[in-house]
Amino acid sequence: MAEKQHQREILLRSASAFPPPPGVKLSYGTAGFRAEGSILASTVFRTGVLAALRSLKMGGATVGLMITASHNPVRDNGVKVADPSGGMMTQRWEPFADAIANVPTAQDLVQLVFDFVKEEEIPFGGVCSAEVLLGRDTRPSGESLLEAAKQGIAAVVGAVAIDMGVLTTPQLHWMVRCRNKRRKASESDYYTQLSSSFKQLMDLIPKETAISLFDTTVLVDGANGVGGEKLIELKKMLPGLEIHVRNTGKDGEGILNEGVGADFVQKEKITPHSFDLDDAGRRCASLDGDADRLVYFCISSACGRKIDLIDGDKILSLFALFIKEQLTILKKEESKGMTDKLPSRLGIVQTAYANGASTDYLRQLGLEVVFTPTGVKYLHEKASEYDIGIYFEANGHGTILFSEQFIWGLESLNIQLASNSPGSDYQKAALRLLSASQLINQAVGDALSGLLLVEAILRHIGWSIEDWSKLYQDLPSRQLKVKVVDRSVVVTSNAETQVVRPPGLQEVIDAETAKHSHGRCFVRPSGTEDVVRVYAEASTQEAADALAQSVAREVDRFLGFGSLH
Ligand code: 16G
Ligand code: MG
Repeated sequence: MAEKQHQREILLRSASAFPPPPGVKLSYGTAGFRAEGSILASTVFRTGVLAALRSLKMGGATVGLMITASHNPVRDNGVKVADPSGGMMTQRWEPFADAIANVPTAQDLVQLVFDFVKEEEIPFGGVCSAEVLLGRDTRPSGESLLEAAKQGIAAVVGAVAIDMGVLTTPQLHWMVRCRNKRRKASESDYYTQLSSSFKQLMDLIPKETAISLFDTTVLVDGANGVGGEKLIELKKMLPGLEIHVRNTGKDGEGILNEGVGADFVQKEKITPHSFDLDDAGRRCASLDGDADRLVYFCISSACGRKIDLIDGDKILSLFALFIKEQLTILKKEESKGMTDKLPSRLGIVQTAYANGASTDYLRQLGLEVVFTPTGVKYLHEKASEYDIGIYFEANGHGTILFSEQFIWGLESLNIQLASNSPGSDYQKAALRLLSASQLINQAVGDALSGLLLVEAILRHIGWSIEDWSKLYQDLPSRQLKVKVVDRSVVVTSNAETQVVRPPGLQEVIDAETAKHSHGRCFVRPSGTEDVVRVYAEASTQEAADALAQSVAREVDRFLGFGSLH
């Protein structure tokens, strides 16, 4: 009883120092809270309390708290929580996240927390310990917000905050996962794991392609954010691969996410700052502000700033091709008996934004492709249902998940092969899959580990960026957004491909879509902005533009301000 009282007093006192800004309502959304950095102290403090409670609920397992606003402008910031698995915080706790962020007074906050703790049966009041790892990106507001998070964690008795400093979002998720698995989890362990698995993959490159005239240089746009800085560290450990990082944001050069970064490149389809025609034909890549998104691009000499975009769908296709090749080698007739017990169900997860040409390509490869709503948490969850689940959003968020059973099976197979047929194609295929599972981040999509896997696979196949770009031809597409009075009025189903409400809107979309050859169109409420997004695809750019515009007008007519008329 005395412990509870003590806890109540501490929470009340600390919360009183972080009053919420009046008139601001925040929602945890698809990727945590985001707003202007200057108004976020209260939200971050409260998210600190939440993260500590989450750790308590999970028996003291380590939880992560990341301060970042990803690809948003530099004045913004944000905060999100990583669960002990290293994945996103469970969706079950999102209503509590919304409630704790928006509750008006310190007294209300204490009441809310005590009610929640009771309902969730959380050991509260100092009976158990909790641990939260903290990370932040390079935003100027990050340092003071990190202090607010520390105070939120300290307001929960028994909770300890460990400040990991400036990190990419995927580094923090990786650390949380490793720590809970009792593995080495420091930043230097991260670099060691990535560089050594990359080297293993390079050592396994078939002789035929190893001698080809491969361009060993990749030019990387670091979005003037944390990713570039970290890549400069990592590249020191990668002999044989020349990484030239531009837009590092160092020494006050360039502004975070301004005219640079994966989001800019993917949306605008033009060169980011610091890239020009001199780079035509080179292999270029772009990270977003917290380095959990990756896209590649190539500048074609005739087209000014226009680029050939190699988006998340094409990264996914490259990964799928490679994984499938290794599985096919393992499943060859001769190795039956050894490999047929290996559980190896391969699944591809996309969203409605995936270019239709990519889905066709993947299905032609004979792969199972499924769809989820937009947002990493949905794709990740679905991919984890497979022995190997590959997921990507077109915008460059994605990774490959390997199930524990698959990895165990592969490890024991590798031991068998090492004595039965050492150095065989089978053993090499098994080792490639094991190395890929070490290289690619198992907690969350990670631009740095994704970049290294792309580089290793291109080298493995002996492909130039042009070869990769030609894997299939994207269907022309157009994205538009419509400002609406209340975006929650739009309800969708079937992984956001169908509108259920308002009634009648889907019929209108169907009628517009039917006017265009290879037409495909959907609308969905944004999870991050007060808009409804429209996506259209068709066989020509003009048709895709026309379809998107006509549907945008209809959305505006149904629920907008009528400004598009
Ligand atoms: C967030 C999501 C991203 C999604 C985007 C959609 C995470 C880590 N990030 O940035 O996956 O593509 O939102 O934004 O889940 P929208 O709902 O505004 O279109
Ligand atoms: Mg990001």
